[in-house]
Amino acid sequence: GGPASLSRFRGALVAGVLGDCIGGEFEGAEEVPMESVLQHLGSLDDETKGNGILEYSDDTAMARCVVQSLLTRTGFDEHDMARRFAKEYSASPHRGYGAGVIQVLKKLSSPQLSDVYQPARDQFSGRGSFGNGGAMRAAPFALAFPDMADVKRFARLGAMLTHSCSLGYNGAVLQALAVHLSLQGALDLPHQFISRLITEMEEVEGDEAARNDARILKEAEKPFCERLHRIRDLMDRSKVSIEEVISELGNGIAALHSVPTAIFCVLHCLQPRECIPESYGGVERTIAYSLALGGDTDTIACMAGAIAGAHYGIDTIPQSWIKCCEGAEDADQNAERLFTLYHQS
Ligand code: 8NA
Ligand code: MG
Ligand code: MG
Repeated sequence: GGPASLSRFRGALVAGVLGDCIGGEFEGAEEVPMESVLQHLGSLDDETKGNGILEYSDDTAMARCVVQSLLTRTGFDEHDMARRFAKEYSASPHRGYGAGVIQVLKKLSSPQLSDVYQPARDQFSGRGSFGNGGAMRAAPFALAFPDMADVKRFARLGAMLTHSCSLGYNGAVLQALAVHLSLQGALDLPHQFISRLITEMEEVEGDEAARNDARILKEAEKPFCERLHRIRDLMDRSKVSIEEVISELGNGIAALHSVPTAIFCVLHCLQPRECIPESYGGVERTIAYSLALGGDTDTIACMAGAIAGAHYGIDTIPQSWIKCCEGAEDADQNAERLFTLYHQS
């Protein structure tokens, strides 16, 4: 479909869920041979196996809260969103939440709380979390607001409810920007896509708080920009090994070590790759490749899935995958509602 078509909205929200559900199998694994990935993916098509449904984790649980909040409030309402995160956590605490964020989610359920951003600020001795938990739920912001300034602003605020370190919330801004651009068809010109992300992140990372956090954590002056430059270098190379991707970009639970990685997965899989079956469409290829990196596979595949889904659209995603992932059909319906909200504003 054309820019911001319904198919792209559906693709983005559904493929994010698939990445999370399918990627859960390998979460935390140090090495994941592509053979194991393809075997896992193959079993999804095999109806005779009658394998149960793959459950979603914290990534989708929190993204669903973001979606529901944006839809019911027809925009961003930090109190409503915080309440939904807290309620969701207390209803299903065993979805694989990060060890730190659980403290925030417990505090957010207190009716006495007046500043909903305070519990996140108290994390890690006041430094705030730099985990990828803000970024993993950032895609819906790009599907609710057509204006890029709104996408940046609300993705940041939405992430700050749990992640007050700039290396956490700026990861969410980058992920939302990537989905925003992909939705417009910007991945048709991959080099321009990465240049636009760099231009935007130059501004985002130019502020005082970001520079300060980067200094304290001994990162580059503009850490996400630096990673985006690394992505550009990797894109220009004819062959890149999994090991190099991991050492250059990472596969961990920090936003800095996973959001750029997810973006690279999408770019790398824009064309067929020899290690991945030719029969695979773009979304399948992107998810397969993300899983083969190991580490925080559910979250990297979730983020890469959302960006890729916004590019390829829903029609490239196998029905068999949708059927075996918890929450995928809900996501499809919610994508339609977000599409309406986006085109209303
Ligand atoms: P979080 O805010 O608890 O952060 C995750 C972890 O990152 C923390 O538990 C800390 O170990 C570390 N961390 C973050 N900020 C700091 C800091 N300022 N100083 C020192 N350490 C810090 O949770 P989140 O919502 O960001 O979740 C991140 C990921 O963890 C998600 O992908 C989620 O699925 C989860 N998770 C990952 C794995 C895995 O094996 N990769 C396993 C279970 C859960
Ligand atoms: Mg998870
Ligand atoms: Mg994870």
